[in-house]
Amino acid sequence: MKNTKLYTTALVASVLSVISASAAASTYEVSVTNLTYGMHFTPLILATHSPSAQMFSAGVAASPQLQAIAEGGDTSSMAALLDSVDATVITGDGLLAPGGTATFMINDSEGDVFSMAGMLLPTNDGFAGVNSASLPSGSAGTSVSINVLGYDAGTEANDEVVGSGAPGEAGFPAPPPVVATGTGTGAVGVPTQAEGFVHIHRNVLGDLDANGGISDINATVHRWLNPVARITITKMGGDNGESGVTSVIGLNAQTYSKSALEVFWQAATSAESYVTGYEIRRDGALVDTRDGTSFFDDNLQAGTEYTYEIRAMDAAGNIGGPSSVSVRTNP
Ligand SMILES: [Ca+2]
Ligand SMILES: [Ca+2]
Repeated sequence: MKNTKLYTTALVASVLSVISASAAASTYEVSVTNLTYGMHFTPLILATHSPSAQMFSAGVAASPQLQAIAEGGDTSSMAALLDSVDATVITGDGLLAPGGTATFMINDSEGDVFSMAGMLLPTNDGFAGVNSASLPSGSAGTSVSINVLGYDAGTEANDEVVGSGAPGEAGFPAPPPVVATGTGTGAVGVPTQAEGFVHIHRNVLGDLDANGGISDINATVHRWLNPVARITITKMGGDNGESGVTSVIGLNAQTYSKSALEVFWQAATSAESYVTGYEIRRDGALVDTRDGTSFFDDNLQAGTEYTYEIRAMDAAGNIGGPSSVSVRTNP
């Protein structure tokens, strides 16, 4: 009995060390460009988080945290909510002007997805949003680009009158840089109602009367089309800097027949101890663990694409970030 217990304890220790290694999986550079002619974004909130959490979802009512962002650009309650589910959260400072680009660095944990939100000004409750996008996998330097859409949080009527940024209060906030783009005053307001659910924004009407009319939004400046922004997320080098194991580089594959191929890579290094071997996954499933730098695979289907993912392991129990390659067997 005593031996069994010791074995169990050792097993738990090794599992814990893997979890702590994957808690610092990778670092990404996120570049956000405002594609609109006349719209500002309030300070953006960016997060990497478990796919089980969502900042928003089209077709359902907004959370109070999303409402605070979409009506007044206040990210604090959403940041607290994301912290409570172990997300990594970054908040921008200042408005992102039309045509401007902001760049952020963010880490993830194993299996995380990426979300972002920022209010569109001038709108009543419009926001630029990304919900649970995939982060780039594979080797350092890999990037993905995402078109960002403008949504309406559905929490406030789009009256298009200058007013409050507080949740539940009518009107849109107009800080000086937004006023400088040509917002007006004195409008009677667009007759409309809060929509009740998150949806693609139907845009603003605006008018051409700076001192009256139905809208304080300038129709010649502030109307926009989707996408409102473009994001490029690039995976940086130095995977698992905290664990000290590099990702493998030079990953490539050779097809031999309808059913056999081989994958090759260069040896990884460990700053903390020494590399003991490599995990090989085929289409996400662990198929082998070995200390060499190649893997021969057979009994495969003809004319079929397979994706192999290689991760280095070291003697301290750390695991490097994944590198992947896709290869097709002969037809
Ligand atoms: Ca609305
Ligand atoms: Ca007007």
